[in-house]
Amino acid sequence: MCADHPAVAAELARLDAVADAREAAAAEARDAGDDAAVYVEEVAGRARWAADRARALATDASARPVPAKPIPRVHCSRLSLATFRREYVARKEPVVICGLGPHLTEDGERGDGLGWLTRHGANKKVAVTRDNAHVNSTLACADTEILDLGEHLARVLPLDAPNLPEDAQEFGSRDGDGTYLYDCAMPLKLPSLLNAVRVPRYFVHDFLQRTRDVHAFTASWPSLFVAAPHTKSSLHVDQWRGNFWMAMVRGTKRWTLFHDEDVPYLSPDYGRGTLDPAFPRMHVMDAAHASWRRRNANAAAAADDDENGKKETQPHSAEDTEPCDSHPLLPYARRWDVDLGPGEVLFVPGGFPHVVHNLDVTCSFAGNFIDESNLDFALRDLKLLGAKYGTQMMRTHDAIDEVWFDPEDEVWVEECLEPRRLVVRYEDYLGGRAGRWGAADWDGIPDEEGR
Ligand SMILES: O=C(O)CCC(=O)C(=O)O
Repeated sequence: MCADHPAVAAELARLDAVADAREAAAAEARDAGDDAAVYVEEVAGRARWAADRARALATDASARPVPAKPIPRVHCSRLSLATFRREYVARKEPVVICGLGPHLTEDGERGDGLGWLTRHGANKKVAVTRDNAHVNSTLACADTEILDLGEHLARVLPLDAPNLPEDAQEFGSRDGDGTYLYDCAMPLKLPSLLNAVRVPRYFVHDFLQRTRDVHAFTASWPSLFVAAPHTKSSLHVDQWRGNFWMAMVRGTKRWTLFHDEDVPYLSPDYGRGTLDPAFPRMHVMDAAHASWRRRNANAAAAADDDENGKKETQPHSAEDTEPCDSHPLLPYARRWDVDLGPGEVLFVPGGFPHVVHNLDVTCSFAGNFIDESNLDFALRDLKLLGAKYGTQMMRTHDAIDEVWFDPEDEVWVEECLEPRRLVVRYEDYLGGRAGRWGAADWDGIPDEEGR
């Protein structure tokens, strides 16, 4: 690409300046004998890696923008637990698992009516974000309000009738617009809901559930999300490279994922001094590129007209030669886009930056997990977090580190199973019980219990 283009040169200079500043902070922390120096040094290392990788791209004459890919959909009845773990988790390949919809809640086919949520959770207090505040990479107390989950539902559900486009005049002025119950830990905050949801069996081998000691993340997942239309998350990377899954119960979320190695192309900002960087807002970056492409297409059409009406025979691939003047490296990042609909379950590989736009009222539950694919990364980051934040975080590291996750002990279920046998009760996910089940050990939740 064009390293000397002003926008590219400016981005490389910004990344270098941030890396220089983080290295200065690391030297200071080392000199002061600060316990957190290892953490600060790691942040500096990541900031320098981003700057170096961006420069390598910018000076590579053969680099070309990469088109966004769809995320493959696989029906659960054709995806064994072992194949999922080998072909998707181990290879860092995102996938949408279909066919589990009727089994995700105690309400079966009617889960999207959210009766299960109202019956078991309506009178529970939750902290709801307002003003679409998750789009920012930081949150303040002022951005949240405490209310009953039932009140939140009563405010957001009517927003689908009709679901206004974001640019409609009334959008934003209705009660509930912009509100989001985000990542609310059910075991800690909404335990009464736990019997009503089912954990997809693809994730029950989670090492976080298989420790001797409890730790900071024993009771974090599944977590609940209930969103008003057009709320968005920030573009972010989950802590300690946690693998992530999300089960959609109602509505559609537009997901965008990027490859972890391409973080440097997303205008990352390590200036905040955390292991994972902040990023600009995704919709702002996308809008800049869309308008740049429109400008270029218009300019190209005008040039073609000038050439005595001669029509071009090759499509313009202007991004190859003339980078966008903001976030110029973005088109070079490997990207996946998918609209995740009701009943679908998404797997996001650890370390992949991701961002969400709720297209309508959505309800979903989700979790992070650790297994052989990300254990070493997670332990490394948890140890660094322990150095920075103290004993409680270090105990979490130690609780996971003391267990020898012997590959010989892992159960690999190679058989394809019926959908009903591919979800488990929370009580069987807790403590990793269901992770030890073989193909014949679980017949699914009996109908009288499930409906
Ligand atoms: O559904 C969302 O808004 C985003 C969820 C997410 O990215 C996360 O919990 O890490």
